[in-house]
Amino acid sequence: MDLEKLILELFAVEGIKFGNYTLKSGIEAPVYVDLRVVISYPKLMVEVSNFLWEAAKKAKGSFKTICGVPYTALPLATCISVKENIPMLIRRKEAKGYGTKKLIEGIFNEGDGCLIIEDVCTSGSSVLDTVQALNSVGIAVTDAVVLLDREQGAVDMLKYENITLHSICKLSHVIEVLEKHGKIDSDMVSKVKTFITENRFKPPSSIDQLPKKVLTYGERSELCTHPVTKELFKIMHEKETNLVVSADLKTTKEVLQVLKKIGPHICMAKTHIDIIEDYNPEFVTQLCEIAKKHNFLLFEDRKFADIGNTVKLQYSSGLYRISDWAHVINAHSVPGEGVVKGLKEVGLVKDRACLLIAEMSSLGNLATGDYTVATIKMAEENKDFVVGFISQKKLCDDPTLVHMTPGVKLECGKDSLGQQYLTPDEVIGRRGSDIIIVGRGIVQAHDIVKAAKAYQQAGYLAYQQLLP
Ligand code: S5P
Repeated sequence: MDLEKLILELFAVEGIKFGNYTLKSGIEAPVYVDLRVVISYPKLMVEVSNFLWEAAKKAKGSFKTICGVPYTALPLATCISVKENIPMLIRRKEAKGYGTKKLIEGIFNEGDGCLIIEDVCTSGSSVLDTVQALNSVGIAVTDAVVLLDREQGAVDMLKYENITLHSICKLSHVIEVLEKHGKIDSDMVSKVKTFITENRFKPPSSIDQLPKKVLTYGERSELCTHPVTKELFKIMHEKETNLVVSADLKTTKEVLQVLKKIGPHICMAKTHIDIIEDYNPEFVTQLCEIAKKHNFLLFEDRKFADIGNTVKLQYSSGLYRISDWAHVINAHSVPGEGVVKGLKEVGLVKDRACLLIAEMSSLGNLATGDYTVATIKMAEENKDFVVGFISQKKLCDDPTLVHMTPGVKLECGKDSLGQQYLTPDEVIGRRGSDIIIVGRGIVQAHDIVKAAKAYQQAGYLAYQQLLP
């Protein structure tokens, strides 16, 4: 079967339909693609999987297994697996709540490559979700094959994540073929073309714009208009450090001791004030004194995640009165923009700053794909208060926004509760983040000063190597 015939068959079985449709995202569209119907036509399903396997031959990286994006591509991957005798993996949409709690089913070794199989791509976020699940168990992904690319940004989005998308056909080609065979009229063709151009998702940062000149912390400080980021980049520049310590300790004495000792090596100290068992307001006074003496900022990792009115009260009031002393706080974007608006009502007048949690370091977390994209948008629309992200990599090119990455140790690995560690070099050098957040790697070290120095050096060296 040739490609034209395949397109006509997909149209005939109503895998591609034209009219007025409201998509999952709420957008009105003149075209609807639903390739789930293919499972009712086994011969067509085999044809589609043959095409996908042909496209797989263009894969740049090597792979030992294939994995279909759940659910529609699962049977397609199964057809390929059986016919080509290539082992398959299955990604669970949710990890099982019992038994082995596996995210990925099937046999694999860490470091193995896997090819992604998908039916339709729009922004590429479903492919990315599957890639992230595979990555979280140590499987590498370099290529994905898709039957139909709706040309709405998936290629760029995946390219940004170092994944090459190979499509069998693009939506613009599909409409040309269908027009040629009299299945749709020219009006519909132009409607679909307009729809494609007007509904393109942009990748967080376009790879085409690279390589960009990497600015120094000093230059970024000059560009910043928010007093907190202006000060932060200045400190990073002057103290030659991109290290934030996470002082997750249970007593005021321990926290203060650690910060007194390692103050010269950090640009910011991160606290979880509610962990402290003997909290008293005097502690905050001392915390501020040490921060001033050693020239670092204070970040309360409160992770606000409620409606605007509640977060406003949590930020300003209660035992800890966080807004009185923390230069920086962070928030989840899950409640919507109200969370930023509520916090802003308290923080703006005090020149405080907020980071949005766009991605997390923990295994199986849900801050991925469209959620991350929406969080970036929320930050970009509130730059008077939101100064950056908690993320696992650089998400946007704006040099006035800061990217801070937790889950850092000198060696990759995991803890027993799902925390996943990357190295300073990976975080700063390869993923383009600005700051490493290190907790147990320092506070549980035998010699905390030696450990802090080692992280400071590793993080700063990775940054220096990026500079022209
Ligand atoms: O995704 C995240 C976000 C944060 S803020 N993953 C994280 O680990 N954190 C915080 O970073 C976490 O709450 C902890 O305070 C610190 C990491 O600590 P470590 O001991 O694992 O380095």
